This record gives sequence, structure tokens and C-alpha cells, in this order.
Amino acid sequence: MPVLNTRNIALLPENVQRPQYDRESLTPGIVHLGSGAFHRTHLMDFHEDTLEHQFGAWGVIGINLRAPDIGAVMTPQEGLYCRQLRFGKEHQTRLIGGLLAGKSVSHLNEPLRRKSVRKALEIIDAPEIKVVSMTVTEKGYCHTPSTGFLQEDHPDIVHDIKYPRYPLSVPGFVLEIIQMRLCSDQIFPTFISCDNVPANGKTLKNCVLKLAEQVCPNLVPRIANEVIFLSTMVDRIVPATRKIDISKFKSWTGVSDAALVVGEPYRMWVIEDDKRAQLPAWHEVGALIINNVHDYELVKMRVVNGMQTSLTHLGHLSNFKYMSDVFGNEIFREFGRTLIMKEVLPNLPQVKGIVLKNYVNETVDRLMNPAIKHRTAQISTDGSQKIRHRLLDPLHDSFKTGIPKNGLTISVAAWLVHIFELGGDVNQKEISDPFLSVAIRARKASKNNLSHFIDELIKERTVFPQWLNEIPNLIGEIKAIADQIQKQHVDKILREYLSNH
Ligand code: CS2
Repeated sequence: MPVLNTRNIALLPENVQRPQYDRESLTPGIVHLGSGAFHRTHLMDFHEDTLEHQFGAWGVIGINLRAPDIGAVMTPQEGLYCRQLRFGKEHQTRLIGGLLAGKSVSHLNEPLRRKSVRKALEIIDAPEIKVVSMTVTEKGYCHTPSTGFLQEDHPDIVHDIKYPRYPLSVPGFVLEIIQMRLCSDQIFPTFISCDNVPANGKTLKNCVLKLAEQVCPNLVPRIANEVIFLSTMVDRIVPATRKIDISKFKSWTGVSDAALVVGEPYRMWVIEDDKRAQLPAWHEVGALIINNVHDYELVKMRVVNGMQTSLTHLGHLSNFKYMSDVFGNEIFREFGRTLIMKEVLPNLPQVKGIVLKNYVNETVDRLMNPAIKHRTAQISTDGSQKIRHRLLDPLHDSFKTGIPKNGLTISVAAWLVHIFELGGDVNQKEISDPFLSVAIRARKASKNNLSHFIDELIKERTVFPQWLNEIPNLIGEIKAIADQIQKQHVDKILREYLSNH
């Protein structure tokens, strides 16, 4: 079967949208760290519109510091891939031309890893690279979720303090780029964070500065004042591409695309405004460039991600495979909607262009989209890095303002049962979480007793803030609900919740 590449574009069906610019004359201007499905479906889609609207030297090189090996996939395809937007039975397929190549730091063992890290760094050091954007997941920042500060005892950070030229971590990688640019006396690229981490740009900056204090303390003031770290809010639901998506594409087009990505039609991108940054004309094609990106982040994190995280654990524990199955169930769906409307919305800021109630309903519709096969196991992955911003912070706010909070308590209890189950199932490979070893230890220490396990786990300050223990009866309430969830009474709990609202 022919592989998707420049020569084979002509084989694609006519209704596949093609790049409306001269791809031959596209030269690199951006490096993206973590060019996975999300990047290729979201940022690259905005970027493709931009290249068509206002062409410039803004080709993108994707660099993956971790698996999957994007180089292996992208090299034979010359950077080309298709992104498919799906709703119901409809799909709209677009060939994306803005990605020029993929490079992976794919060797796990030294000295090959060191060589490939240096090669990746040299690509970024080229003066034409003006932007380094990233989607490296929450844990990529190596910060402590409960505080937002660099986890200085993180093994990758410990390594990068010792061997800063061959970094393992994202903050280490960014710091080395900054140092290389200083050495060659070039201007710094603008770093753009696009992960679901609150104040993502600021968090990255703080982590890089903290690392710099150890590696090159004399540079700290320059980094603090001169390097631009932009925060963004990104939104589009993008599940991992399945084998069946790739094989259906093959039978439809007669062409094989191993880098195919699938997502929903909805998309939003809000980027922090910094007049010093030199960026492509993303604002011309729908990205918002504004000052208060934080408010948009908060709204998106607590409504979209909050609803996903609440329902993903409840759904996974109830054997739902996909989020659309969870949202196809009226009890689960209405629980999600009510929880956000009643417990989360009252504490959110008003943001321009978003009517909060409509936004919640729209989110529910998006999550119901049966054409998007987003596995509950996928969203449950790395839950320990997500629950602080998605569930615990809103819960804290609801205590402070005295609004109902029972649905959030149910959602936190569901996560605790979920991590309890994970901690007891050492053979499962489906869901990973950097907190798993703590959960395994806590489970052993508690002799498999859920209530004792919760006591043990909640002591972990990296995930759980102190205030949880200070609110009278809260832990007791969470434990009682967790016990009910463990006894498979999720449906009953949600029905009871709904009958009280
Ligand atoms: C999801 C997000 O896996 C997850 O953590 O909650 O990827 C989510 O689908 C996106 O943030 C939506 O924009």
C-alpha cells in the first residue's frame, strides 16, 4: 500500500482538503516539543489555517523527548499526515503540510541518548527557530502538582543538575536551549506552553529558574527578565488514534497514514499577549491573544477537564470504555452537568465571549459525541497530576464560599477508589501514573483496607494540600462515599445526588 508522502498526495480522495500554499518553499521557524496526537490535531490545525492565510517562514519541526518515536513515523511521510474531525457519521479530513519533519530523542540508553539529545538541541539552536511550543503533559513540567514548584528531587531534575548538557527533563531541555542561544549570542526563542497546567507558561518559567539556580545561577536574572514564556489555554478533544482509525483510512483512501489523528470539530486557543513575542498570525485564524489568559484557563480546566476527570473515574469503575458511553448514560451525564452548574460555576470568573451556562451545556454535548472514542482509561492516566486543578481546587473554593460540594466530594472519592484499585493491580498496563508507587506502598501499609489507604495517601503533600485535613468531617465524608463506590453503588450514589438537586 502506498505511504502518504509528497508523491502520493494525488492518490488521496478529492474531498481531502489540501494545503493551499507552496509547501516546497516552507522553511522551519518553530520547534514543537511533544508532537503527539493533540499537537497534530489542535495547534497544527490552527497553524495550517495561518499558513494558508498569511504564508511565512513558519514550518514546524516536531521533537519528541519520549516515546512514541515520531521520527520513525514522520520521516517516510515527509512530515505529511491527515487530521480527521468527526461528529456523528460526518467527518472532515485535512492533509496537514505545516509539519516539516519529526525528530525523536528515542534512544533510552547512553551514549546514544546523549547523541540524539544534542542533535535535537542543535536543531533548536538554529537562528531561524523563533518559537518553541510544547505539549509535554502535566508531568513533563516536573513540578509538584500541589504547589506548582519544581520537584527538586525528581530523578530527571537530579540528573539534569549533574549533566545539564544532556537533559532528560523538559525544564532541563529548555534551560540548555537558553544557554546555547546565549553562547552563540542569538536572541532567545519564545517558549509557549500548551498543557493543562494552570499558568502553564509561568509554571515552566519558575521550574526553569529554579533549575538555573543550581546549574547557572549567574543567568537567573537574564532568564527572568529576557526570556518569554507564554501561557495558553488549549481546547480540543483528541483521543489516541486507534488501529481501526488507521485501517479505515487505508481502505477509504488506498493510502497508508501511520500519523493519522482524529478529533472533534470544536477548538479553542487562547494565548497570553506579550508584545515582545514574534509569532505567526495565529490571531487571524481564531486564536485569541489576550491579557487575562488565566481566566480562560480556569474556566476550561474546571468545566471541560473537571467534567472529564469526575466522570472518567466514575465511568471507568463502572466499566464504561469510552467517555461517549459514560455521557450516553443519562444518570452519569446529568450528574456531570449538575455538578459543574451547581458547584463549580458559581466560583468562576466571567470571561468575554463565553456564557458559562451555555459553555457547560456545550461541553456535555461535546463529551456525548459518539464519533470520538476517548477511552476512560486514557483520561484516568496520570490522574494524580490532574486532580488538584480539576477537582481539589474547586472543592476548596466551594468550602470558602459555602456553596454545595457533594458532587465534587463524590468525584474525589472516585479518584481515591480508582488509585486504590490501581495500587492493588500490579499487572495492569492500561493506566500509568507517576503516583502509582506511592499508591502501591499505601495499599500494603493499609493491608488493603480502603479507609486506612485513604488516611495514608492523604498525607502525601505532593498531591494533597494541607487544607483537606483541616475541614471538619471532610475526610470522613470522602471515605464513606469511597466505601459505597467500592461496593459498586455508583449508580445509586449518582441517582441520590440528582434527586437532591
Ligand atoms: C483530557 C484532556 O486526557 C486528558 O487529561 O482531559 O486531554 C482533554 O481532552 C483536553 O484538555 C480537551 O481540551
